Amino acid sequence: MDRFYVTTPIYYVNDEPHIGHAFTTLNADAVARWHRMLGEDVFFLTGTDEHGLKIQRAAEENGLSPLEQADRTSVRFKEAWRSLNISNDDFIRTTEPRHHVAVQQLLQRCYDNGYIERGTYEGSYCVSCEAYYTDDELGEDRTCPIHKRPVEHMVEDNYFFKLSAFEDRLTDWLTNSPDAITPDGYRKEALGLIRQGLEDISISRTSIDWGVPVPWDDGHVFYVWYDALINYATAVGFGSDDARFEQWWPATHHMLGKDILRFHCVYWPAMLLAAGIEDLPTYHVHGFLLVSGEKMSKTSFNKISPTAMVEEFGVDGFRYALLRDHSFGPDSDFSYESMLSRYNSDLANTFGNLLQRVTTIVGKKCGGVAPAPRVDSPVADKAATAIAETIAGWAKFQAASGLDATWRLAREANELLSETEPWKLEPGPEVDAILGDALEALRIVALLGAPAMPEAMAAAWARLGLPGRPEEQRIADAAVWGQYPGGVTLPEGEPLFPRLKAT
Ligand code: ME8
Repeated sequence: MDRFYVTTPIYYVNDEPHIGHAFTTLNADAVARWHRMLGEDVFFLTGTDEHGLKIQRAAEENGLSPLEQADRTSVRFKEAWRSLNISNDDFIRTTEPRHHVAVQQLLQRCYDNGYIERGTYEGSYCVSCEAYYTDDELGEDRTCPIHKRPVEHMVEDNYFFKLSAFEDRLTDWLTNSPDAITPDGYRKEALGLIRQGLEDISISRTSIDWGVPVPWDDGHVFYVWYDALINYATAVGFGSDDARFEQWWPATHHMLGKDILRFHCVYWPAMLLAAGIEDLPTYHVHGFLLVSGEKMSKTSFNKISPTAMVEEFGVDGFRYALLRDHSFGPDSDFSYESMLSRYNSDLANTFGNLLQRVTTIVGKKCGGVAPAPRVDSPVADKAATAIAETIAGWAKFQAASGLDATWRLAREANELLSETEPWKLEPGPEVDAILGDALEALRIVALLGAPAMPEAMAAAWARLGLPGRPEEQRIADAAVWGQYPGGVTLPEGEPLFPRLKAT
Protein backbone atom coordinates (compact mmCIF):
# COMPACT_ATOMS: atom_id res chain seq x y z
CA MET A 1 0.00 0.00 0.00
CA ASP A 2 1.31 3.47 -0.84
CA ARG A 3 2.30 5.55 2.14
CA PHE A 4 1.63 9.22 2.64
CA TYR A 5 3.19 11.15 5.51
CA VAL A 6 1.97 14.74 5.92
CA THR A 7 3.04 17.30 8.51
CA THR A 8 2.17 20.82 9.67
CA PRO A 9 4.71 23.10 11.34
CA ILE A 10 4.84 22.58 15.07
CA TYR A 11 3.48 25.79 16.54
CA TYR A 12 5.12 27.91 19.22
CA VAL A 13 3.51 27.70 22.63
CA ASN A 14 3.93 31.39 23.46
CA ASP A 15 0.81 32.19 21.45
CA GLU A 16 -2.79 30.98 21.21
CA PRO A 17 -3.99 29.18 18.08
CA HIS A 18 -5.40 31.56 15.45
CA ILE A 19 -6.84 31.09 11.99
CA GLY A 20 -3.37 31.35 10.40
CA HIS A 21 -2.37 28.16 12.25
CA ALA A 22 -5.79 26.73 11.46
CA PHE A 23 -5.26 27.38 7.76
CA THR A 24 -2.17 25.15 7.51
CA THR A 25 -3.61 22.51 9.83
CA LEU A 26 -6.95 22.35 8.02
CA ASN A 27 -5.28 22.06 4.64
CA ALA A 28 -3.10 19.25 5.95
CA ASP A 29 -6.14 17.56 7.47
CA ALA A 30 -8.15 17.74 4.26
CA VAL A 31 -5.20 16.45 2.22
CA ALA A 32 -4.70 13.60 4.73
CA ARG A 33 -8.39 12.69 4.47
CA TRP A 34 -8.20 12.82 0.68
CA HIS A 35 -5.23 10.44 0.64
CA ARG A 36 -7.03 8.06 2.99
CA MET A 37 -9.87 8.05 0.46
CA LEU A 38 -7.31 7.22 -2.24
CA GLY A 39 -6.66 4.06 -0.21
CA GLU A 40 -3.19 5.08 0.97
CA ASP A 41 -1.67 4.38 4.34
CA VAL A 42 -1.61 7.89 5.85
CA PHE A 43 0.26 9.32 8.82
CA PHE A 44 -0.66 12.88 9.71
CA LEU A 45 1.43 14.79 12.25
CA THR A 46 1.02 18.12 14.01
CA GLY A 47 2.31 19.38 17.36
CA THR A 48 3.97 22.13 19.36
CA ASP A 49 7.42 23.70 19.46
CA GLU A 50 8.27 24.23 23.11
CA HIS A 51 11.91 25.22 23.58
CA GLY A 52 13.88 28.44 23.04
CA LEU A 53 14.16 31.97 24.31
CA LYS A 54 10.74 33.03 23.08
CA ILE A 55 8.97 30.42 25.20
CA GLN A 56 11.26 31.01 28.17
CA ARG A 57 10.41 34.75 28.06
CA ALA A 58 6.68 34.16 27.60
CA ALA A 59 6.79 31.86 30.64
CA GLU A 60 8.61 34.54 32.69
CA GLU A 61 6.01 37.16 31.69
CA ASN A 62 3.23 34.81 32.80
CA GLY A 63 4.98 33.83 36.05
CA LEU A 64 5.28 30.20 34.93
CA SER A 65 8.08 27.72 34.38
CA PRO A 66 8.74 27.10 30.67
CA LEU A 67 7.24 23.61 30.95
CA GLU A 68 4.09 24.95 32.63
CA GLN A 69 3.78 27.52 29.84
CA ALA A 70 4.22 24.74 27.27
CA ASP A 71 1.73 22.42 29.00
CA ARG A 72 -0.95 25.10 29.07
CA THR A 73 -0.62 26.28 25.50
CA SER A 74 -0.06 22.87 23.99
CA VAL A 75 -3.47 21.88 25.36
CA ARG A 76 -4.97 24.95 23.66
CA PHE A 77 -3.69 23.72 20.32
CA LYS A 78 -4.99 20.21 20.97
CA GLU A 79 -8.41 21.60 21.88
CA ALA A 80 -8.50 23.88 18.85
CA TRP A 81 -7.70 20.96 16.55
CA ARG A 82 -10.33 18.78 18.21
CA SER A 83 -12.92 21.52 17.71
CA LEU A 84 -12.01 21.68 13.99
CA ASN A 85 -12.24 17.88 13.66
CA ILE A 86 -8.57 17.52 12.74
CA SER A 87 -7.70 13.87 12.13
CA ASN A 88 -4.02 13.91 13.14
CA ASP A 89 -2.51 10.51 13.97
CA ASP A 90 0.03 11.96 16.37
CA PHE A 91 0.65 15.20 18.26
CA ILE A 92 4.29 15.75 19.02
CA ARG A 93 5.67 18.00 21.74
CA THR A 94 9.34 18.82 21.53
CA THR A 95 9.67 18.45 25.31
CA GLU A 96 8.93 14.71 25.05
CA PRO A 97 11.78 12.26 25.78
CA ARG A 98 11.35 10.52 22.38
CA HIS A 99 12.18 13.82 20.72
CA HIS A 100 15.25 14.53 22.85
CA VAL A 101 16.65 11.14 21.88
CA ALA A 102 16.03 11.79 18.16
CA VAL A 103 17.53 15.32 18.25
CA GLN A 104 20.66 14.13 19.98
CA GLN A 105 21.09 11.19 17.60
CA LEU A 106 20.54 13.15 14.41
CA LEU A 107 22.85 16.00 15.37
CA GLN A 108 25.44 13.61 16.78
CA ARG A 109 25.51 12.00 13.35
CA CYS A 110 26.09 15.40 11.70
CA TYR A 111 28.90 16.03 14.22
CA ASP A 112 30.49 12.62 13.65
CA ASN A 113 30.32 13.22 9.89
CA GLY A 114 32.32 16.43 10.33
CA TYR A 115 29.55 18.95 9.63
CA ILE A 116 29.44 20.63 13.05
CA GLU A 117 32.29 22.76 14.45
CA ARG A 118 32.87 25.13 17.36
CA GLY A 119 33.09 28.93 16.83
CA THR A 120 31.93 32.38 18.03
CA TYR A 121 28.89 34.14 16.68
CA GLU A 122 27.98 37.78 16.82
CA GLY A 123 24.89 39.20 15.17
CA SER A 124 21.41 40.73 15.22
CA TYR A 125 18.79 38.42 16.65
CA CYS A 126 14.98 38.60 16.59
CA VAL A 127 13.56 36.72 19.56
CA SER A 128 10.10 36.48 17.97
CA CYS A 129 11.55 34.71 14.91
CA GLU A 130 14.22 32.96 16.96
CA ALA A 131 16.55 33.87 14.09
CA TYR A 132 19.64 35.90 13.29
CA TYR A 133 19.47 38.51 10.53
CA THR A 134 22.25 40.02 8.46
CA ASP A 135 22.43 43.83 8.28
CA ASP A 136 20.96 44.03 4.79
CA GLU A 137 17.97 41.89 5.80
CA LEU A 138 16.97 44.29 8.61
CA GLY A 139 14.19 46.83 8.21
CA GLU A 140 14.24 50.52 9.14
CA ASP A 141 16.06 51.37 12.43
CA ARG A 142 17.47 47.84 12.62
CA THR A 143 14.13 46.13 13.06
CA CYS A 144 13.10 42.56 12.26
CA PRO A 145 11.72 42.40 8.67
CA ILE A 146 8.80 40.23 9.87
CA HIS A 147 7.95 41.57 13.33
CA LYS A 148 9.06 45.18 12.77
CA ARG A 149 10.52 45.17 16.29
CA PRO A 150 14.12 46.07 17.23
CA VAL A 151 16.55 43.16 16.99
CA GLU A 152 18.97 42.31 19.82
CA HIS A 153 22.73 42.19 19.54
CA MET A 154 24.01 38.76 20.59
CA VAL A 155 27.53 37.40 21.00
CA GLU A 156 27.79 33.68 21.62
CA ASP A 157 30.34 30.92 21.75
CA ASN A 158 28.62 28.05 20.01
CA TYR A 159 28.58 25.26 17.49
CA PHE A 160 28.18 25.88 13.77
CA PHE A 161 26.60 23.70 11.18
CA LYS A 162 28.56 23.71 7.91
CA LEU A 163 25.67 24.70 5.70
CA SER A 164 28.08 26.08 3.10
CA ALA A 165 29.18 22.53 2.29
CA PHE A 166 25.73 21.78 0.84
CA GLU A 167 25.32 24.56 -1.71
CA ASP A 168 25.88 22.32 -4.71
CA ARG A 169 23.82 19.39 -3.52
CA LEU A 170 20.87 21.60 -2.60
CA THR A 171 21.07 23.41 -5.92
CA ASP A 172 21.12 20.10 -7.81
CA TRP A 173 18.21 18.77 -5.81
CA LEU A 174 16.00 21.82 -6.43
CA THR A 175 17.02 22.10 -10.07
CA ASN A 176 16.42 18.45 -10.86
CA SER A 177 13.19 17.94 -8.87
CA PRO A 178 10.65 20.41 -10.22
CA ASP A 179 8.02 19.22 -7.72
CA ALA A 180 10.26 19.35 -4.64
CA ILE A 181 8.63 22.61 -3.52
CA THR A 182 5.21 23.73 -4.73
CA PRO A 183 3.85 26.16 -5.85
CA ASP A 184 6.87 26.66 -8.10
CA GLY A 185 7.51 30.27 -7.06
CA TYR A 186 8.63 28.98 -3.68
CA ARG A 187 11.06 26.51 -5.27
CA LYS A 188 12.57 29.45 -7.13
CA GLU A 189 12.70 31.45 -3.91
CA ALA A 190 14.60 28.65 -2.15
CA LEU A 191 16.98 28.31 -5.11
CA GLY A 192 17.54 32.08 -4.97
CA LEU A 193 18.48 31.87 -1.27
CA ILE A 194 20.97 29.10 -2.03
CA ARG A 195 22.46 30.94 -5.02
CA GLN A 196 23.08 34.03 -2.87
CA GLY A 197 25.58 31.83 -1.04
CA LEU A 198 25.11 29.86 2.18
CA GLU A 199 26.97 30.76 5.34
CA ASP A 200 27.56 28.30 8.16
CA ILE A 201 24.91 28.62 10.85
CA SER A 202 25.06 28.72 14.59
CA ILE A 203 23.12 25.80 16.06
CA SER A 204 23.71 25.89 19.81
CA ARG A 205 23.28 28.32 22.69
CA THR A 206 24.99 28.76 26.04
CA SER A 207 22.87 31.76 27.06
CA ILE A 208 19.80 29.65 27.88
CA ASP A 209 19.21 26.16 29.16
CA TRP A 210 15.62 25.63 27.97
CA GLY A 211 16.38 23.19 25.17
CA VAL A 212 17.87 19.83 24.23
CA PRO A 213 21.45 19.47 25.57
CA VAL A 214 24.25 19.07 23.04
CA PRO A 215 25.34 15.46 23.72
CA TRP A 216 29.08 16.08 23.27
CA ASP A 217 29.28 19.38 25.24
CA ASP A 218 27.33 19.86 28.48
CA GLY A 219 27.22 23.64 28.61
CA HIS A 220 25.24 23.97 25.34
CA VAL A 221 21.67 23.37 24.26
CA PHE A 222 20.65 23.14 20.62
CA TYR A 223 19.15 26.25 19.18
CA VAL A 224 15.37 25.80 19.04
CA TRP A 225 15.03 25.61 15.26
CA TYR A 226 17.45 22.69 14.88
CA ASP A 227 15.65 20.84 17.60
CA ALA A 228 12.22 21.70 16.14
CA LEU A 229 12.83 20.59 12.56
CA ILE A 230 13.82 17.14 13.77
CA ASN A 231 10.29 16.57 15.15
CA TYR A 232 9.28 15.33 11.71
CA ALA A 233 11.82 12.53 11.93
CA THR A 234 11.12 11.73 15.60
CA ALA A 235 7.43 11.08 14.99
CA VAL A 236 8.06 8.33 12.44
CA GLY A 237 10.64 6.50 14.51
CA PHE A 238 13.99 8.22 14.04
CA GLY A 239 16.06 7.35 17.09
CA SER A 240 13.66 4.67 18.29
CA ASP A 241 12.52 2.45 15.41
CA ASP A 242 14.74 2.48 12.32
CA ALA A 243 12.51 0.18 10.27
CA ARG A 244 9.52 2.44 10.83
CA PHE A 245 11.53 5.52 9.91
CA GLU A 246 12.72 3.92 6.67
CA GLN A 247 9.17 2.99 5.70
CA TRP A 248 7.69 6.43 6.26
CA TRP A 249 10.46 8.90 5.56
CA PRO A 250 10.49 8.66 1.74
CA ALA A 251 6.76 9.55 1.77
CA THR A 252 7.21 12.85 3.66
CA HIS A 253 5.24 15.98 2.69
CA HIS A 254 5.74 19.14 4.72
CA MET A 255 3.03 21.81 4.58
CA LEU A 256 4.05 25.23 5.90
CA GLY A 257 3.77 28.99 5.62
CA LYS A 258 6.28 31.03 3.61
CA ASP A 259 7.69 32.63 6.78
CA ILE A 260 9.59 29.44 7.58
CA LEU A 261 10.67 28.46 4.06
CA ARG A 262 14.38 29.07 4.64
CA PHE A 263 14.51 26.78 7.68
CA HIS A 264 12.47 24.05 6.04
CA CYS A 265 13.63 24.13 2.44
CA VAL A 266 17.30 25.06 2.87
CA TYR A 267 18.53 24.23 6.38
CA TRP A 268 16.52 21.08 7.03
CA PRO A 269 17.44 19.20 3.83
CA ALA A 270 21.09 20.11 4.47
CA MET A 271 20.84 18.67 8.00
CA LEU A 272 19.31 15.49 6.63
CA LEU A 273 22.10 15.13 4.09
CA ALA A 274 24.69 15.82 6.79
CA ALA A 275 23.17 13.02 8.88
CA GLY A 276 23.40 10.66 5.89
CA ILE A 277 19.66 10.70 5.09
CA GLU A 278 19.41 11.01 1.32
CA ASP A 279 15.61 11.05 0.91
CA LEU A 280 14.54 14.68 1.04
CA PRO A 281 10.99 15.76 1.85
CA THR A 282 8.51 17.32 -0.57
CA TYR A 283 7.26 20.78 0.41
CA HIS A 284 3.97 22.61 -0.01
CA VAL A 285 4.20 26.26 0.92
CA HIS A 286 1.46 28.84 1.37
CA GLY A 287 1.31 32.60 1.86
CA PHE A 288 -0.15 34.60 4.73
CA LEU A 289 -3.77 35.11 5.60
CA LEU A 290 -3.99 38.85 5.97
CA VAL A 291 -6.44 40.78 8.08
CA SER A 292 -7.03 44.24 6.60
CA GLY A 293 -3.83 43.79 4.60
CA GLU A 294 -1.64 42.89 7.64
CA LYS A 295 -0.26 39.53 8.78
CA MET A 296 -1.97 38.34 11.93
CA SER A 297 0.32 38.70 14.92
CA LYS A 298 0.34 39.08 18.66
CA THR A 299 1.74 42.59 18.31
CA SER A 300 -0.90 43.80 15.81
CA PHE A 301 -3.88 42.68 17.94
CA ASN A 302 -5.59 41.34 14.84
CA LYS A 303 -5.75 37.64 15.58
CA ILE A 304 -8.95 35.73 14.95
CA SER A 305 -9.58 32.55 16.89
CA PRO A 306 -10.82 29.46 15.04
CA THR A 307 -13.33 28.84 17.84
CA ALA A 308 -15.07 32.14 17.11
CA MET A 309 -15.36 31.15 13.45
CA VAL A 310 -16.79 27.73 14.34
CA GLU A 311 -19.45 29.47 16.42
CA GLU A 312 -20.42 31.55 13.36
CA PHE A 313 -20.31 28.97 10.59
CA GLY A 314 -20.31 25.56 12.25
CA VAL A 315 -17.25 23.31 12.03
CA ASP A 316 -17.75 22.24 8.45
CA GLY A 317 -18.99 25.62 7.26
CA PHE A 318 -15.77 27.17 8.57
CA ARG A 319 -13.63 24.34 7.16
CA TYR A 320 -15.16 24.68 3.71
CA ALA A 321 -15.10 28.46 3.51
CA LEU A 322 -11.49 28.68 4.70
CA LEU A 323 -10.27 25.96 2.33
CA ARG A 324 -12.28 27.15 -0.65
CA ASP A 325 -11.63 30.87 -0.30
CA HIS A 326 -7.84 30.88 0.06
CA SER A 327 -5.75 29.02 -2.44
CA PHE A 328 -2.61 27.37 -1.13
CA GLY A 329 0.27 29.57 -2.29
CA PRO A 330 -0.30 33.33 -2.48
CA ASP A 331 -1.14 35.73 0.34
CA SER A 332 -4.87 36.06 0.78
CA ASP A 333 -7.19 38.49 2.52
CA PHE A 334 -9.34 36.99 5.22
CA SER A 335 -12.63 38.65 5.99
CA TYR A 336 -15.81 37.70 7.76
CA GLU A 337 -17.86 39.08 4.85
CA SER A 338 -16.20 36.86 2.26
CA MET A 339 -16.53 33.80 4.53
CA LEU A 340 -20.21 34.59 4.94
CA SER A 341 -20.82 35.05 1.25
CA ARG A 342 -18.91 31.84 0.43
CA TYR A 343 -20.95 29.92 3.01
CA ASN A 344 -24.25 31.27 1.73
CA SER A 345 -23.51 30.89 -1.96
CA ASP A 346 -21.84 27.46 -2.01
CA LEU A 347 -23.30 25.71 1.00
CA ALA A 348 -26.69 27.25 1.82
CA ASN A 349 -27.64 27.90 -1.82
CA THR A 350 -25.82 25.66 -4.27
CA PHE A 351 -25.44 22.45 -2.28
CA GLY A 352 -27.97 22.80 0.54
CA ASN A 353 -30.83 23.99 -1.67
CA LEU A 354 -30.13 21.31 -4.25
CA LEU A 355 -30.31 18.57 -1.65
CA GLN A 356 -33.43 20.02 -0.08
CA ARG A 357 -35.14 20.62 -3.40
CA VAL A 358 -34.37 17.20 -4.82
CA THR A 359 -35.49 15.30 -1.73
CA THR A 360 -38.69 17.37 -1.54
CA ILE A 361 -39.57 16.67 -5.19
CA VAL A 362 -38.77 12.96 -4.74
CA GLY A 363 -41.27 13.07 -1.87
CA LYS A 364 -43.94 14.70 -4.02
CA LYS A 365 -43.42 13.08 -7.42
CA CYS A 366 -41.86 9.68 -6.65
CA GLY A 367 -43.59 8.69 -3.40
CA GLY A 368 -40.35 9.36 -1.51
CA VAL A 369 -38.49 6.58 -3.33
CA ALA A 370 -35.34 7.82 -5.08
CA PRO A 371 -34.95 7.07 -8.79
CA ALA A 372 -31.65 5.93 -10.36
CA PRO A 373 -29.55 8.15 -12.66
CA ARG A 374 -29.30 7.77 -16.45
CA VAL A 375 -26.13 6.14 -17.72
CA ASP A 376 -26.21 8.41 -20.78
CA SER A 377 -27.19 11.49 -18.80
CA PRO A 378 -26.35 14.92 -20.21
CA VAL A 379 -24.64 15.56 -16.86
CA ALA A 380 -22.37 12.49 -17.07
CA ASP A 381 -19.63 14.13 -19.15
CA LYS A 382 -19.66 17.24 -17.03
CA ALA A 383 -19.39 15.06 -13.94
CA ALA A 384 -16.40 13.24 -15.44
CA THR A 385 -14.65 16.58 -16.05
CA ALA A 386 -15.46 17.82 -12.55
CA ILE A 387 -14.15 14.58 -11.04
CA ALA A 388 -10.91 14.68 -13.05
CA GLU A 389 -10.31 18.32 -12.12
CA THR A 390 -11.11 17.65 -8.48
CA ILE A 391 -8.58 14.82 -8.40
CA ALA A 392 -5.98 17.01 -10.13
CA GLY A 393 -6.56 19.83 -7.61
CA TRP A 394 -6.09 17.62 -4.55
CA ALA A 395 -3.06 15.93 -6.15
CA LYS A 396 -1.43 19.38 -6.22
CA PHE A 397 -2.42 20.06 -2.59
CA GLN A 398 -4.80 22.71 -3.89
CA ALA A 399 -7.97 22.14 -1.87
CA ALA A 400 -9.45 25.39 -3.22
CA SER A 401 -9.23 24.29 -6.84
CA GLY A 402 -10.38 20.74 -6.00
CA LEU A 403 -13.46 22.11 -4.25
CA ASP A 404 -14.07 24.63 -7.02
CA ALA A 405 -14.21 21.79 -9.56
CA THR A 406 -16.50 19.72 -7.32
CA TRP A 407 -18.91 22.60 -6.80
CA ARG A 408 -19.16 23.08 -10.57
CA LEU A 409 -20.95 19.75 -10.64
CA ALA A 410 -23.40 20.92 -7.97
CA ARG A 411 -24.10 23.99 -10.10
CA GLU A 412 -24.64 21.81 -13.18
CA ALA A 413 -27.24 19.81 -11.29
CA ASN A 414 -28.96 23.03 -10.18
CA GLU A 415 -29.05 24.18 -13.79
CA LEU A 416 -30.51 20.87 -14.90
CA LEU A 417 -33.36 21.41 -12.45
CA SER A 418 -33.90 25.06 -13.43
CA GLU A 419 -33.99 24.16 -17.11
CA THR A 420 -36.29 21.14 -16.84
CA GLU A 421 -38.47 22.25 -13.88
CA PRO A 422 -39.40 18.71 -12.78
CA TRP A 423 -41.71 20.13 -10.07
CA LYS A 424 -44.03 21.21 -12.88
CA LEU A 425 -44.01 17.84 -14.64
CA GLU A 426 -46.35 14.89 -14.15
CA PRO A 427 -44.80 11.93 -12.29
CA GLY A 428 -43.21 9.52 -14.75
CA PRO A 429 -39.96 8.51 -16.47
CA GLU A 430 -38.92 12.06 -17.35
CA VAL A 431 -39.15 13.27 -13.77
CA ASP A 432 -37.40 10.11 -12.57
CA ALA A 433 -34.53 10.63 -15.00
CA ILE A 434 -33.94 14.23 -13.96
CA LEU A 435 -34.11 13.48 -10.25
CA GLY A 436 -31.93 10.37 -10.60
CA ASP A 437 -29.27 12.50 -12.29
CA ALA A 438 -29.50 15.20 -9.63
CA LEU A 439 -29.21 12.60 -6.85
CA GLU A 440 -26.15 11.11 -8.54
CA ALA A 441 -24.56 14.56 -8.81
CA LEU A 442 -25.28 15.09 -5.11
CA ARG A 443 -23.71 11.71 -4.28
CA ILE A 444 -20.54 12.65 -6.14
CA VAL A 445 -20.35 16.11 -4.54
CA ALA A 446 -20.84 14.59 -1.07
CA LEU A 447 -18.10 12.07 -1.82
CA LEU A 448 -15.57 14.56 -3.18
CA GLY A 449 -16.47 17.22 -0.60
CA ALA A 450 -15.95 14.87 2.36
CA PRO A 451 -12.27 15.73 3.06
CA ALA A 452 -13.32 19.36 3.54
CA MET A 453 -16.56 18.67 5.42
CA PRO A 454 -16.41 15.17 6.89
CA GLU A 455 -19.51 15.40 9.10
CA ALA A 456 -21.76 17.51 6.88
CA MET A 457 -21.06 15.31 3.88
CA ALA A 458 -21.72 12.19 5.97
CA ALA A 459 -25.08 13.75 6.90
CA ALA A 460 -25.78 14.49 3.22
CA TRP A 461 -24.84 10.90 2.38
CA ALA A 462 -27.42 9.66 4.87
CA ARG A 463 -30.02 12.05 3.42
CA LEU A 464 -29.38 10.47 0.05
CA GLY A 465 -30.24 7.12 1.65
CA LEU A 466 -26.72 5.79 1.18
CA PRO A 467 -25.11 3.40 3.72
CA GLY A 468 -21.84 4.14 5.55
CA ARG A 469 -19.91 7.37 5.21
CA PRO A 470 -18.42 9.00 2.12
CA GLU A 471 -14.96 8.85 3.69
CA GLU A 472 -15.18 5.05 3.76
CA GLN A 473 -15.37 4.96 -0.04
CA ARG A 474 -12.39 4.73 -2.38
CA ILE A 475 -12.16 7.59 -4.86
CA ALA A 476 -11.09 5.32 -7.73
CA ASP A 477 -14.22 3.16 -7.35
CA ALA A 478 -16.83 5.62 -6.15
CA ALA A 479 -16.01 8.75 -8.19
CA VAL A 480 -17.53 7.31 -11.37
CA TRP A 481 -20.88 8.43 -12.79
CA GLY A 482 -23.89 6.14 -12.48
CA GLN A 483 -23.55 4.50 -9.07
CA TYR A 484 -26.46 6.02 -7.19
CA PRO A 485 -28.54 2.90 -6.58
CA GLY A 486 -32.06 4.34 -6.75
CA GLY A 487 -34.92 2.50 -5.09
CA VAL A 488 -34.07 3.85 -1.64
CA THR A 489 -36.52 5.72 0.51
CA LEU A 490 -35.17 9.16 1.32
CA PRO A 491 -35.34 10.28 4.94
CA GLU A 492 -36.68 13.76 5.59
CA GLY A 493 -34.64 16.36 7.36
CA GLU A 494 -33.87 19.97 8.10
CA PRO A 495 -31.63 21.98 5.74
CA LEU A 496 -27.99 21.03 6.32
CA PHE A 497 -26.68 24.55 5.84
CA PRO A 498 -29.22 27.12 7.02
CA ARG A 499 -28.71 30.49 5.37
CA LEU A 500 -26.79 32.89 7.63
CA LYS A 501 -27.26 36.63 8.04
CA ALA A 502 -24.43 39.04 8.79
CA THR A 503 -24.02 39.53 12.56
O1 ME8 B 1 7.25 29.22 13.06
N1 ME8 B 1 -1.34 33.09 7.63
O2 ME8 B 1 5.76 28.44 14.64
P1 ME8 B 1 4.56 29.49 14.55
C1 ME8 B 1 -1.13 31.81 7.30
N2 ME8 B 1 7.56 26.89 15.68
N3 ME8 B 1 -0.47 30.94 8.07
C2 ME8 B 1 -0.01 31.37 9.24
C3 ME8 B 1 -0.20 32.69 9.67
C4 ME8 B 1 -0.90 33.57 8.80
N4 ME8 B 1 -1.16 34.83 9.11
N5 ME8 B 1 0.36 32.81 10.88
C5 ME8 B 1 0.88 31.60 11.19
C6 ME8 B 1 6.94 28.47 13.97
N6 ME8 B 1 0.66 30.72 10.21
C7 ME8 B 1 7.87 27.35 14.36
C8 ME8 B 1 7.74 26.23 13.35
S1 ME8 B 1 8.35 23.79 12.44
C9 ME8 B 1 9.63 22.75 12.64
C10 ME8 B 1 8.66 25.07 13.58
C11 ME8 B 1 1.03 29.29 10.20
O3 ME8 B 1 3.71 29.19 15.72
C12 ME8 B 1 1.96 28.97 9.02
O4 ME8 B 1 1.92 27.58 8.80
O5 ME8 B 1 5.08 30.87 14.40
C13 ME8 B 1 3.30 29.36 9.57
O6 ME8 B 1 4.37 28.80 8.83
C14 ME8 B 1 3.20 28.80 10.98
O7 ME8 B 1 1.82 29.03 11.35
C15 ME8 B 1 4.13 29.47 11.97
O8 ME8 B 1 3.77 29.03 13.25
